[in-house]
Amino acid sequence: MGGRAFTDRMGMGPARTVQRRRTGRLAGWLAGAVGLALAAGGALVAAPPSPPPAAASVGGTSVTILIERGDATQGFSTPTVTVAGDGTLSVTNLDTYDHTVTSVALDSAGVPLFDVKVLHGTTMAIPAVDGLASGTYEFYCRFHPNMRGTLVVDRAGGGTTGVEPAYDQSLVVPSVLTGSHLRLRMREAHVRVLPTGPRTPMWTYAGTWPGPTIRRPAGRDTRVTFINDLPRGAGAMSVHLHGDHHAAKDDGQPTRFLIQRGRSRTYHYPLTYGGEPEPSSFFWYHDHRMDHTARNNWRGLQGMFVVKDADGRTLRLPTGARDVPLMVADRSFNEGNRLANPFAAGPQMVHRHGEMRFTGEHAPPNDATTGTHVLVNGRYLPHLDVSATRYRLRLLNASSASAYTFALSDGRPLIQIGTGNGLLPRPVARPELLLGPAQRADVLVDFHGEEGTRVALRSVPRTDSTAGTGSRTAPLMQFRVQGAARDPSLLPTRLPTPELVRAPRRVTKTWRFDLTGDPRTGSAWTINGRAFDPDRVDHRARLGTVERWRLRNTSDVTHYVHIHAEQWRTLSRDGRRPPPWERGLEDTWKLDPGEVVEVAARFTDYTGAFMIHCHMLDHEDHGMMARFDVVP
Ligand SMILES: [Cu+2]
Repeated sequence: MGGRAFTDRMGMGPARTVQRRRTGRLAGWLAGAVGLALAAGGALVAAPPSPPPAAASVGGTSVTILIERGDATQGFSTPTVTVAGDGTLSVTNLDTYDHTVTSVALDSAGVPLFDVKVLHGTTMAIPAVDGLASGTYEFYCRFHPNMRGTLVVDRAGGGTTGVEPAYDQSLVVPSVLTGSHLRLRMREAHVRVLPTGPRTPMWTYAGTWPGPTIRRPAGRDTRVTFINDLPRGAGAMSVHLHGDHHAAKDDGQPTRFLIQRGRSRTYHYPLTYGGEPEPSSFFWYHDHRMDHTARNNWRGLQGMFVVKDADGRTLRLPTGARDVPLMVADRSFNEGNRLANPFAAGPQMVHRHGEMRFTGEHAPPNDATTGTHVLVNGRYLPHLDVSATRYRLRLLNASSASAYTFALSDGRPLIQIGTGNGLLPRPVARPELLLGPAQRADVLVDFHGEEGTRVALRSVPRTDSTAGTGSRTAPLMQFRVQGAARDPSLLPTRLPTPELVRAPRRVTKTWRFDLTGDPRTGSAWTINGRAFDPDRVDHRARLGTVERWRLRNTSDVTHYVHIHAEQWRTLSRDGRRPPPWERGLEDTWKLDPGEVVEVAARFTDYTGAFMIHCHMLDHEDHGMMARFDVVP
């Protein structure tokens, strides 16, 4: 765990010894100072008043969770806090990033027991702690979920505790469209998201969130007409079919070929690659309008797209109702179940030396849009009745910023057979499976012999690395295993992997992802030091050639980088052969701080402008996108 003292996922009791960490840092001093001030008031003091070094555990009747500079990657300076009697709890944030202190446990309405956003350089009280019963409560930061801690409440009398989710809504599987020319009207609709109360007004593709799932055979010409009937103020839209290979004019360009309000546009998807049918894939379609992609996706402009080839039949993978696409995305809500509007606070765009920069509270790096509720196919904590057979789950993370590490509650692995862009060379057992924004995985789960059991799918903290931004701790949904049924499906041991290109030795192009500037004077997420400019060509690739690209993250948060136009082979991750689940085709890669990933593709079929960008949508909107042109 990279030297971190905090290693226990399930929480630590008050009697447990906590290792000291970061000796001599401010944590110990401040905890001591807080203790001293309280001692003067006659209160119980658990933290030693002096001298430093730091104790990671603090307690008393007026307790401070301390966040210091660097904690976004190192974790809370005080990972264990104890509140005794009628004590109070607050958070002091001395970091340059905004953070939250969010309870993992949910109340009976499914809302975190406490969830406090604390801007950098401020202190916030956590009044909800007053009502908590004695016990141990895990907490984390929604923006940087690798920051985790434990709150121990030690008092007489009753109070609120966490409630296991009831999963009482049914999972909704979006309606399926299969035609060769489809029409989808973008319009406002009132969508059932939360189990009780009013429906939520959203911007939708054809009235639902997610929009209809499009299923098309590989190699069959497909046209989709999108009509923009969204409310005034929504502006022009642009639809990107994420992962697919198609012409530049059909790519959902951020500033060109837009769909103005009251107008329509038809996108052409041949579903071919170099004249051959595309591999079986799990794509998704979503808005890609410059500066507004995060807002338009948050409001609901998202849907799934499955490209089928003959693999499914020859491999005897689960089909029909046993092939379930699952789109996972987080949202927050206001009164009346209305979506919160994180975009009302800006940021403001300014220009510095001809490049865009952002100022204000929501400027980079404090622009991560996360939600308190993690939804599956647009419903909160749903369940799915399944037969005691094998299922194929297609997992999509459609969140703006949150990553999820998928795990089943009974500890059995997910059997991953594919990425979003086709099958892997062989199945990989994944006890935990991390997906950042826009990443997908194709997995098998077998419920044979488990009649009557209930298995939860949830997101757990990352254990693969502590260097990155981490994944949410959250329940997602529940499978309720009903009776046995005939199951013609098989568990494949070999898979027909799409052909992988031979890459040149030399790196053709390096793309470096970083943060530039300061939110007070203007900041931006940048690629090679520059913020996005749709009129600037940052690289030219020649049609028909194979290029090797190096992706390098020099910032101190994780990015998930997406490349348009082609389907890419992952050559290496940090100089080593990529892990087994990255040996198929990909379009979006995790880049933890300091990580270097090399990828290769042949530029095939289409010339014109395409994008490379971070798929954390606030990062994309705030500069972290570049244009490359494929030229004849
Ligand atoms: Cu990013």
